Amino acid sequence: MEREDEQKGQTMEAEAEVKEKKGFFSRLVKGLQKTSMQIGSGVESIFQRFSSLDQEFYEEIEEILVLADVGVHTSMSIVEELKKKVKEQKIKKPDECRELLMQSMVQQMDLGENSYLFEEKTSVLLLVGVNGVGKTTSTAKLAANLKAQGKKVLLAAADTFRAAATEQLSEWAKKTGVELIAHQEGSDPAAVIYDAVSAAKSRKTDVLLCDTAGRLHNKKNLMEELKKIDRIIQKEFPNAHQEVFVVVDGTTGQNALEQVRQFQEVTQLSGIILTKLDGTAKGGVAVAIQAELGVPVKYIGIGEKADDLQKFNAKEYVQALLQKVD
Ligand SMILES: Nc1nc2c(ncn2[C@@H]2O[C@H](COP(=O)(O)OP(=O)(O)OP(=O)(O)O)[C@@H](O)[C@H]2O)c(=O)[nH]1
Ligand SMILES: [Mg+2]
Repeated sequence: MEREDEQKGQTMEAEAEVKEKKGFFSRLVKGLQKTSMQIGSGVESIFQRFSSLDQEFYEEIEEILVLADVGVHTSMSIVEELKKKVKEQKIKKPDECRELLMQSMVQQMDLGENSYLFEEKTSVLLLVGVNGVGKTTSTAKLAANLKAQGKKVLLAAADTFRAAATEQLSEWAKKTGVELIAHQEGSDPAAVIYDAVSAAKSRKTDVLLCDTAGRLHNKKNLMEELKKIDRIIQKEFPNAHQEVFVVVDGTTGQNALEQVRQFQEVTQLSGIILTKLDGTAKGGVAVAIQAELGVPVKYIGIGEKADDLQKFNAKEYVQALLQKVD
């Protein structure tokens, strides 16, 4: 009887997980509606209109991908891959290309298994990015996510640029029930990091999440500040697993690629958090980032609430992009 109950419990848990996954997927599809309209419905209409796989057919597919922010270079590579697969598999009809197009897109984004090692270790995560992309919100979402997994989380308010920044993170800390290390407005952010690292060590924190101020690559002093923060973490917490995530706003399109490149120049990036995919974002940018820069997208943000953050899955994402919208 006990075993039966246990099995029942497990089934319900599994069902809840599937439901949650489905829920997130449909929200992702909804968020990416604009892109799905372009790619999913666009491609579908090409499949219907063309009766043979001629040059024009491929050109139209490429055009649709470019318009959805996949980027010229990556779009060309996807179409090349598609052509290759069509030839290999001796496909004759456009209508039979659906699955092959999806495979070609996923293949472009393949960076091996996306790892979330930091979840298993004592780690420090630094979130960087330009102004307003969603760094603070993503820091809070990650905190909520890790806390739900039973981890001991600590937040560092290293955006001392504006008083409101610390207040914003402090409110999130209260809401999510995690501790926060903060200094006064105008103080040295590196000092906040120093204190936060000491606290993380003495409190036996699992994951220390550091929010930082928005910075542009042409503000040299701010980029220097970032290097200093990086150095402090490496020096003071050498045993911790360290990662730097750059947060980019999905609605900025190809500009997001440029932002990632600029941060790559000053720090060793381990991943990307792509936000605001619930808005007007043309989600193709995630494909371009992984294909052209080789930096893995780790998380995607699809809203402003604590649970609006999801681990990135390339196959699922491409499925959402290719979803036909009526
Ligand atoms: N719709 C939507 N809004 C988001 C998402 N992520 C963040 N935002 C909103 O974007 C705005 C800016 O977010 P912040 O987290 O303050 O951005 P930031 O990068 O910390 O900004 P600065 O510290 O000023 O550089 C806020 O209104 C957030 O609620 C998202 O995934 N979807
Ligand atoms: Mg902020």
